Amino acid sequence: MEPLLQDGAIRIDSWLSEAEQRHLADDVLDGFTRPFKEIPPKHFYDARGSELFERICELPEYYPTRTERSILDARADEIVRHTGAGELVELGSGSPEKARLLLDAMMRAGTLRRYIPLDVSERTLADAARSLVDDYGELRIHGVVGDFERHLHRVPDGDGSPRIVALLGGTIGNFPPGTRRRLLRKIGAMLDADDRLLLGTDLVKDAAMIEAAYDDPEGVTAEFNRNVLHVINRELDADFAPEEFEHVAFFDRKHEWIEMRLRATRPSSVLIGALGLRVEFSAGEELRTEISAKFTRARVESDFEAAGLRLEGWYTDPDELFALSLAARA
Ligand code: AVJ
Repeated sequence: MEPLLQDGAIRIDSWLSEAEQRHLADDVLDGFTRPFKEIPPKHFYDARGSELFERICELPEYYPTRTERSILDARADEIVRHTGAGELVELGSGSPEKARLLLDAMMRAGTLRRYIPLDVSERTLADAARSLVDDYGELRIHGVVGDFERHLHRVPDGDGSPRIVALLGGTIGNFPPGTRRRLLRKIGAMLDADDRLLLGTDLVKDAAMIEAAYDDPEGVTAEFNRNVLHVINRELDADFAPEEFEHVAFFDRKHEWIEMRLRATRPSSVLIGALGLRVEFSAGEELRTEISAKFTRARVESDFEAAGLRLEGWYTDPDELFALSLAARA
């Protein structure tokens, strides 16, 4: 295929098209016709949703981003030395702050060759690429516009040097346990013997601390949550009144995940124009918008095992709020 952009050290391929709209439509059709309504969290992230997420990352209550960064700060050299990595593949890359910590370590180790970010947003990828080329002389960047649930096979082959395939931020927690293992298995299948998966997972801890991180007093998370209704309104010609839905976040102790929902404050009848679908919400009815699983080391290990992976390194902060793990093919 023709690259979307090819300019010096940067190349970007896109595997997303108008079919994307249908993808949202399919998820809405599935999710809104279930007895308990739900919509997958990936649809939060249009330009506004991505911006709101960036703001969440700066909130004092939202500890995961900051903690993961502190772990990378302390351990990136060790991780890079251990893997000998020359390439960094980052799934769901977003803004390149975390990648920079790994790229810096690869530069110090003298192994840095290529950065391969994969993200649904072309804008995000292009901005990241531009901001990086200036700072890393020899770095080549090959961005892939895509959805890592569907476009892993579009990640370009390695150039022979070991790779780190990173899925950071706790994103893996967005998938329910079976889907999570299936995804880990697919990522595992793209690893050669010398490649390693670097996985970020938020850890189980005091429920109040987790709930505060997903229900900030400024209401940024609430706005982020409601953003999915704005996305559906715009993309599928729907008539949700987002302000009539309130933000709900609670830690489910049995499943060890935080759940976000939108609760209808009054009965409403919503027309999803593009689907010719009318959806009724009774007062108090809830739409599940996200699960974000919290892990223990034992759970990470058993998920790896089920996915044909082997835990090789476990890096955490002094308070054990968050962990990075390094895994190889078993
Ligand atoms: C981007 C999936 C890691 O689950 O913590 C932040 C998204 N949702 N606040 C998370 C999110 C509410 C975030 N991930």
